[in-house]
Parts: sequence; structure tokens; C-alpha cells
Amino acid sequence: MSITYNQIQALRDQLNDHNYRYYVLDDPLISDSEYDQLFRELQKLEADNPNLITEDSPTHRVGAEPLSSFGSWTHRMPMLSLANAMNEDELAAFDARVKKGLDTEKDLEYMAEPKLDGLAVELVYENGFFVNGSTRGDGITGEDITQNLKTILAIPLSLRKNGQKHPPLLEVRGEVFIPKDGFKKLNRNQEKEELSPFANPRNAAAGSLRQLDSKITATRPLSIYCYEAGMIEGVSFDTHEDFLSTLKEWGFPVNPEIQKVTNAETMVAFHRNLEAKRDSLPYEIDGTVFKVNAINQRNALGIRSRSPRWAIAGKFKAQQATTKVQDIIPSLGRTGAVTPVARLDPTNVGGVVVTNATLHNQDEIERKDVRIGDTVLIQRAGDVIPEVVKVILAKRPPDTQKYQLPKECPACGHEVFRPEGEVVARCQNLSCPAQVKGRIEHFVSKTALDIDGFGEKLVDQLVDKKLILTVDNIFKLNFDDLVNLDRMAEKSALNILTAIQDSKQTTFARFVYALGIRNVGAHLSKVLEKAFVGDIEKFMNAAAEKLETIDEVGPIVAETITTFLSNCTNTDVIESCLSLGLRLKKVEVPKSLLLQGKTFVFTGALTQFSRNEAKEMTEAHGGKVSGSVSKNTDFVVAGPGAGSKLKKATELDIPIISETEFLDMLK
Ligand code: I6G
Repeated sequence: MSITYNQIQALRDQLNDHNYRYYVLDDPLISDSEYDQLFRELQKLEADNPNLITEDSPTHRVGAEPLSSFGSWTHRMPMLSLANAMNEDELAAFDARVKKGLDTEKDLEYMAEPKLDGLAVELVYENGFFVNGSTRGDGITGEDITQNLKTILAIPLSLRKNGQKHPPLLEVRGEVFIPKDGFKKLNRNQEKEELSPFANPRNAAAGSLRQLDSKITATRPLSIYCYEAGMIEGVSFDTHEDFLSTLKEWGFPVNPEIQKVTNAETMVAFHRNLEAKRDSLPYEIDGTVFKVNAINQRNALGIRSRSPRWAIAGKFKAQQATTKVQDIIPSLGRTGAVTPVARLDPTNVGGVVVTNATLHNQDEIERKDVRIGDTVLIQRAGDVIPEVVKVILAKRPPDTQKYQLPKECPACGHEVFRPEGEVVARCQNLSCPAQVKGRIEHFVSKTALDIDGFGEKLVDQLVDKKLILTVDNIFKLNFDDLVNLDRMAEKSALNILTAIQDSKQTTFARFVYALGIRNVGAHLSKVLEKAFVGDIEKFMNAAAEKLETIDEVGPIVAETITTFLSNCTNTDVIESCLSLGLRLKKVEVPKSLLLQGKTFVFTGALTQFSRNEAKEMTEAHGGKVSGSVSKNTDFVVAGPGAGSKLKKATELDIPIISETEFLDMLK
């Protein structure tokens, strides 16, 4: 069936509308998976009709080639900074100054906004299309991060229609940030991938925007609130309030907390109110911003050195305080990490009573030399656990001693293990009660045994009711165990049992990954699967020296694996899974190495084999399959109707072959 431009554009409009409802109106109509389904539909239509693709298509957010460095971008109008008001009196003084500057005694209108703790960026639109995005930099010149900003779904790639012609030039400024829940998820993922966690959402947002490969940025939960104009041509506004409401019509997210205030009292009330609800907001803020509403008044006030006279940032109270360390307690996280926690004399930090602060790990304790009895400076940021910043040495009592974390797990008494070069000590015991929930969640997760419907709430109930003590107990669950749980219908219980049953047919790589051995992520599990040809017995008996002969397995990983496997509770759990019916599929040894080192991209409608078969055949002969064409592609196999990938291959001078030619390569 041939498809018209209007049909494909209708689908793009539909996706843009859903984005708008989600990010601007905060009123989504469809679920994430329904959105994904529409998105895939559009991807397919565009792949089949490459001539109907538009630059601002929602499918064009990701896919740009990685950069070798960022270009620079000079802002048409400098991105100024804000003067600070450190307390309520200074806010009132600002109001008095503005009134004096405008030679009036009457109340003035200000737009009051939260000050997000993120990164300021500038977005440039020409004739309604997003053409450039940059960081603030030094206010005059920033970095061109267009590709990365394009991946942020909250940023419109083209302006929505609002009954008026789009301005030929529109520069919008805003703050890119990572919401608190996204930050938690991101750090859980970092930990899973064995990468160091980000210190706070701001650092995570900064790191994400500084990626040269925008595909990485696309995986980060970045969002934006827009709040200011740069250069605009073709439209003007009488007030900031008008500007903000037009921003929303154009499709930009604007913070819903923004309010109009009219004098020093209402400014202070807004500031106090926002400070009180700071921790309950879904993103981090570090103060308030007040801006004169009328643009002609702003122009009359002008700027002073590098900040406008018409705006001020109200700073929140310090998030630091000093207190005394009563004790240091090792605590165990869901992933087995042993973290020392300082028990403190309760103290008020920025409005919250703090009794515990993290000391992170033994190295940190030694670096800061924190001892029981010390007076310490602590710091709180949002709802992140407070931390000890430093010891006030002048207040150290005479009889203190250096602190050393115990060598045993605080929950199960098993010896903790700290691989060389790592800062965190861990309990590797599969039956450690403090880790059971985390281990089960990992065991059933998508990349591991992929047991559908086995969510956090179910895990909580099963562990709390002692129906699961170690991961192998999952395979012992029966209908009665499940149906008697809270809010568990018969049908759901049956579905879960089926999912458990299905999960037993798995692979060596998935199972080994599911065990949650430190340093053994999804990729390394596949490496081990290849090396042991999927033989779990051989793996269980492998000595460190044998493991070290495997490509990508160094001495640290080898030691982690052998320590894990030398614990008989852990090997009992593995044996138990196998005796309860877990079966690991035979690993295909490559038929040949004919395609060794070669990367293939399959595009268009394949007629002689399916995409899955193409992947299997390629891998069986030692080759790799990629979804996108890049300079690393060796061959593009094109079926009928191939579109943009073919174009890209031609541009990059990559050989394009037919399905038959591909099959011939295997002979
Ligand atoms: O750094 C800033 C944060 C928030 C701002 C700002 C803002 O408005 C909500 N507005 C201006 C005008 C400037 N910096 C210069």
C-alpha cells in the first residue's frame, strides 16, 4: 500500500502531541508503551518511505554520528548571571532598589520562579525549526551541543502552531536537569553496569550533555524547563508572563510553580513556601528567581556588570551544619555493598533533622580521618543521604582512634570481599538476608532470567513471607503461594507461574549474569559463555588461572568469580536451580570464521531470510550485525525498499550487497 506525506505527517503530529501533553501540559493520554508502539510504527513507515522523512521527525532525535569534539557557539545576546539575595532582607532590598530605579512607590509585578539546579542552555529556532543548542559557557561563548539537546524529548524540534506565524528567529533559554526519580534509576543502572555512580543530579545532567556520542545522552533521563528569551525577531512581548505563556503554546515546558507576586511580602512568602516544599519537588532547586514582569520596566532598569538589574536569585538556607559523631555503623545495601554510616547527634540542616550521614567507604573514612567522637561538617542535598564533608580537627577529643570497617558482613557474618583496586567492600553471599530482595530483583530482570510480572512489590511480599530465601526458591513457588498474596488474582498467579516456567529455558550468559557476581555484567557473561561453550559445570570448577586466560578477564575479575564460587552456599544455589529444572541452551560454536571481524547492516524488506535469521547466520560465521550504518560498517545488505541507510552507505563508500551476494559469502 502506498502511503502519502499527509498520512505519515499525521502520525508525526500525533507523536508530537503526546509529547506536548506529557512534558508541557503534564497530562498524558497514553502510556509509555503505547507511545513506543506509535513510534515504532512511524519508524517503519519512514524506513519504507525515506523520501517522506522530515528533519523534525520524532525519529530523528537520535542517530547522529559521534563527534570528535564540540564546536563553539557565540550567543547573539550574552547569557547573563543573576545577582544573589542571601536572605529575606536582601530580597526586600532588591524590591526597594527596583522601585527606586523606576522612580515609583507603587507595587510592581514580578514573576517568581524556582531556581533549578541544572545547566543553563540556549535553544535557537529559525522559522519554527530547532537549528542549534548550546551551553551557557562563559556567557559569551558556549559549546554547540545541538545533537545532545535534540535527544531530550521535552525539547520541541519544531514549534507548535499557535495561530500566528512562527518568528524567523527565536532564542529560548532554560535549565536542563535530571528529575530526582530519574537520577535514582540512572545511578541504580550505573551500579548494575559496574560504573561509578553520579554524585548528584546536576553532575549527572552535566556529564550527559557533555557526551560526544549523543546515543549515550539519549539514554539519560534529561528534561528541561524554559524561562527566558535570547534574541527574538518578528514577535515582541509586553510582559514576561505573556512570553512564558507563549512559550507553552509553542511547546516548551515551563515550570508550573511560576507565580506572579507584587511586593516584598509576597516575594518572601513565595520564597519561604518553595523552600519548605523543596524536598517534595520532583527536581532539585537551590533557590528562587524574581524577575520584573513588564518588559519596558526591564529595559529602563538595564544591566549592571554581568547581571540584569531587573532580576534576583533568592538563595536557600545553607544545607550544611556541624554535629558530633556518636558512632560509626557498617550498613549493607541491597547489592551487598558495605557502607559505613555515621550516627550523629541530631541536628537541623536546612530545616530537616539529620541523624545519619554516609561515610561512603573505608578509603573515604581514611581520607577524611573520621573518628567516633569527632565533630564534623555535614551536608545535605535534596533527598540524597547527607554526607560527612570534613572533620573539625580543632574539636577532636584527645582519646579518639582511627576507624576500621569490620571484615564481616553486618547482616550475615560472612567475610566481606574487596577486590583489588575497588573502594567498596561487598558481601558476596547469595543467601545474605539483607540482599535477598535486591538479588531476586536482579535475577528476574529483563537482561537476566526475564521473568515477566515479577516486580518489586511481589518480591517484597515473597521475601517478607519467607517464601523466598535464595533465588532458587523462585522455582519452588506454587499456585497457593502466589494466590494468597495481597492483590494477586488467580489469573496473575497463573501468568507468573507460566513466566517462571518459561524462564527455565535460558542461556548460560543470562544465568551467570542473573547470579549477580560482582564485575560480571551482561557483556562479560557472554564472553564467559563463549569461553566455556555454555558448560556451567566447567565454569563452576574453573581455577583463577584458567579464567585469566580468557580475553577480557583480568586477575581482579577472575578473583571475584573464584571467591564467589568458593562459597558453598552460592554453589548450592546454582545446583538447586539446575535440579529444579533450569536448562541452559547449548551454545552454537561458530560454524566458521568466514565473517570474523566484519560488521553487517541489513536494510530494506528482506525476502530470502528474516532479520533474525540474518543475525543468526552472521554470528554463526563469526560476524556482527549492527542496526545503523557508520564508518565501522563493512557491508550493507540491502533488500527492496531500502532507504536512508542505503544513502548513508553510499555517502560513506561502504559496499552494498544483495541478499544473494551475502549468502554467497557463506559458501
Ligand atoms: O541562572 C538562571 C536561572 C533561572 C537565570 C534565570 C532563571 O530564571 C528562572 N533567568 C535569568 C534572566 C538569568 N539567569 C540571567
